[in-house]
Amino acid sequence: MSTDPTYELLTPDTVPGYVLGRPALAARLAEVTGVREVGDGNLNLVFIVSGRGADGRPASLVVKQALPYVRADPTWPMSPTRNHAEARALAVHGALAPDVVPALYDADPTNFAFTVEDLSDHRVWRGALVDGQRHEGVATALGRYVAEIAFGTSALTVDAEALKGRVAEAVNPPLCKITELLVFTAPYTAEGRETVAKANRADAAAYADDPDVVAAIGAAKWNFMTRAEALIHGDLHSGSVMVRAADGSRRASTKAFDSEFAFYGPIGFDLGLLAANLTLAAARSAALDDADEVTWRLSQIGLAWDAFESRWSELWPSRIDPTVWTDRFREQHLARIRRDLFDAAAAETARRVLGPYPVADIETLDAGHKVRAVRGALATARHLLLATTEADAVGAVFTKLGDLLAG
Ligand code: SR1
Ligand code: MG
Repeated sequence: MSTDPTYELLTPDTVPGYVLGRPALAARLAEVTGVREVGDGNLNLVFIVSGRGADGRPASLVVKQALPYVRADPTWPMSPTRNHAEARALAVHGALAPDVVPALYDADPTNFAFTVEDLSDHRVWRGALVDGQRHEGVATALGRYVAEIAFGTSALTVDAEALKGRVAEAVNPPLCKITELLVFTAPYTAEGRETVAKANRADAAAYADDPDVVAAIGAAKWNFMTRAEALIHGDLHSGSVMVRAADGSRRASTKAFDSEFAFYGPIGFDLGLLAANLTLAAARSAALDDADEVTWRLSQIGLAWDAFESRWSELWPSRIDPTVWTDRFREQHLARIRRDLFDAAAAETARRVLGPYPVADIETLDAGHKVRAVRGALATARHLLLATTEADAVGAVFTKLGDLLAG
């Protein structure tokens, strides 16, 4: 695939004309007074566009356009169809969980672009965690969100014939390939972990060269690739979440964005990525000897699961086929989701300390603290893969990880 776009890439100079030329956007912004390119992710152009509405009041929106290559490595081609996947996920998930999904204003498949509400009064959750901020309620909101999008896009509620078409429409091969490679395979190759610091090489080998670990990861990869349960977010790490604290009359808010990895996959994968990134945040705190913060961060994982399970149970009476999808099946299925959660959490935790896409929680530590954090993260990944069962309570499993992180 060529990295030369067959469509026009937007620039701060062309964005005003683009916005004013699209009726759905011109209805929101009659005049554009400012454009800022703020994309700091790996794959896209993102513009915050501000100006005035037809009523003369300040208004703003965000235009996101897919690049045909990986931003950090323009020689790595990447199909821009991920923009279609994200626009679809925003529309479908937004109908099911409107409080947590950014409002979609316009989709422009021809230019691999879409426009959403401006969340400038929020901040990325990962950055808030790195700064030591606590946002209560985020984990609970995300647990409910995963339940709502998963239940509402699965066979539990979508007509069986319609579902086959939805699964087919939502295939997302290039983005799934990234996850299959970076999360489930690369860390288990020597090349995939060549950036690991010398002081952590023995930790990396003890984890990634252990045949029990590799077999468990193989099973997790198989599940990721074959179990099309629901239209999941697909990349629900703390960098894909925006948060805003309550302030006076303003409500606290949580938004899950960047759903370009969405596809029909295992429900536990979303919960596992969330758990992994909170575990990485806790690994940072453990390396800094901040035991209170370790406890708080790990406790959020149990809160997310509890919110997921409780929302799932509220939605359960609306399932299509109660004849065979009995309460007994619900318990078996929730156990399966817990297994997927533990496995995905392990795979994501490990790849963020072994591979080429590390997280700020660990990267911004100085070298000595980083060695401790990486060691703790790998110990937790191993524990999650090899020492948990699907019957284990999620909250209890992650709370106990504090001991492993402390070393
Ligand atoms: C080439 S994309 C690298 C990573 O960034 C995304 O947010 C995903 O997590 C992906 O694995
Ligand atoms: Mg992303």
